Amino acid sequence: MIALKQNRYKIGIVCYPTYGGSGVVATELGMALASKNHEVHFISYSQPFRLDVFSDKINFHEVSVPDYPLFEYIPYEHNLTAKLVDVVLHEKLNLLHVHYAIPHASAALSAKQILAAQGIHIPVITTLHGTDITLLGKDKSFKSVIEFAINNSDVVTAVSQSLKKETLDSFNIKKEIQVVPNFIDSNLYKYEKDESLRRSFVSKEEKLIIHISNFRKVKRVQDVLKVFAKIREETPSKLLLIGDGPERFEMEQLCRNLDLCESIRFIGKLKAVEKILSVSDLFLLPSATESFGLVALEAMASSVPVISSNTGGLPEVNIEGKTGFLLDVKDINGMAEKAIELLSDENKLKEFKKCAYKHAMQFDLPNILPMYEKIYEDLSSKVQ
Ligand code: GMT
Repeated sequence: MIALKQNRYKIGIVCYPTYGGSGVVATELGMALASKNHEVHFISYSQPFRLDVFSDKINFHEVSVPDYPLFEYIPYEHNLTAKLVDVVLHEKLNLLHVHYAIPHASAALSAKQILAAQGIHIPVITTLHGTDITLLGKDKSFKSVIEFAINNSDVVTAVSQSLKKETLDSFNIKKEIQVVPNFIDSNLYKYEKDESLRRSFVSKEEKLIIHISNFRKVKRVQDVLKVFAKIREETPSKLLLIGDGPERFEMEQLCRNLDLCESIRFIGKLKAVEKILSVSDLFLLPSATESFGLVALEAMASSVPVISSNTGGLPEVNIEGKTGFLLDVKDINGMAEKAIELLSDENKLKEFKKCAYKHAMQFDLPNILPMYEKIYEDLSSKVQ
């Protein structure tokens, strides 16, 4: 298929539309590509939650799943495959960029085979985001499918060196895996500190601590509360919890048991987190594992230092003793100690805020987007 103009492509992006890093990265990538005049087609079961721009270069194709009484389990992967075939054919796409191995890469590879039978070659780029490898990949029943998806994609990328290594260690991989780190768009973070917003949460003497996630077990959200309880013994502060998810009930129980309900606010899911981050002092991310930790990068881009666990790709994002601190998973005392150390020394906190921002800018969109564009260009020149 012929590219739009020189080095401008028609790209199908497949992602999970829900609240989570992989959907955010795929959506931001699509929007950035559209702003560079690529034609972008999002393909998913609902509109990606961060997709909030209107552009003649952005299209959305919904994968609908018919409710058919015969099926006990809905065959979503087949509906997705059929939709991919349809969109590639009718929109004349040049490439498919799929985020997540299961079921997106495997559906894209089925679509690729169906199209090949019709004489159409569609390159598939698979980006691994983490939970597809670190959690799903641990389930042996998926192993052969994940291996096939990775080994048969035209290009495979992983969002961190750690995820690349974990993929190579866990699977029989013959394909080269390129590391393309996640990114932020620095333009979104140019907020003047909104003092009145900050005051609505904390008094002048208090510090504002924040956590954002989908409240799944892997985020160890109870540790966020336990660390905060210890911080509060030493430092007047409040905790904001952004997001929602399966651990919410347990978290509410723990707030009550710790007698901290007055100091903790559950804000719910937010589309844009930049504004609330810009008035925060410290981000807590004690996850059991994190292939990258996009949310830590978002915090740092808002000049918010991060106390995180020292796991997965987090050390590639959060720099020990400079942009924050990294401690062992479950080390609640250690996390609280470092948080208190930082929050009780204004100069140190200022220095960490500056460093966090500076380091985050290495992951600014203009530094990362060309890596994906280069992949598209190389693939397209191979096809022609
Ligand atoms: O972390 C989540 O719960 C969501 C998950 C996802 O699939 O969207 O995030 C993964 O991908 C993000 C974007 O690449 C990474 O920043 C997260 O670290 C990664 N989550 C885990 O590895 C647990």
